[in-house]
Amino acid sequence: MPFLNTACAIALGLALAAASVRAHEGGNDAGFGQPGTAKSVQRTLTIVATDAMRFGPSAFTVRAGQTLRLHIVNDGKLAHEFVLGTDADIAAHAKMMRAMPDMAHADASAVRVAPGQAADIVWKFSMPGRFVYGCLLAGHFEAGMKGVVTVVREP
Ligand SMILES: [Cu+2]
Repeated sequence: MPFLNTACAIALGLALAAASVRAHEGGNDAGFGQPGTAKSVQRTLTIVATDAMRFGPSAFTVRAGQTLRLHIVNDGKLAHEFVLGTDADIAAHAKMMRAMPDMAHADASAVRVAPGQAADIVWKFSMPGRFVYGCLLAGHFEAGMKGVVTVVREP
């Protein structure tokens, strides 16, 4: 099934992930953003991951074109991940993680955070729409460890 192969490529590169978005949203020709640079950060948002399998906040809104520093704090005793993507990508990826639980995420839109630690993702949201974030460690996403990013058009 080509989609699963493409979804797996999230770990390999954004270009492939973007191709997956195009392939599965009927020709919609844009991804959900790109890695941002530290000097273009306009806002920092702290997102706390907990062993209750939740992110706080579980939703946030950003303007298209804005670069955010997402400061991911792991408040638990378990490892957690923060993986950003489209609904389809994240759902397929979560499914795949059940088969390959040790798969590492080296992508700019994903980070694994050790217990008690924190890590940053700097991301430029380029396109209005609804995107998701999730922890794809085995069972976490299914238990509700996910959130929604709403990207609104610039005023
Ligand atoms: Cu988790």
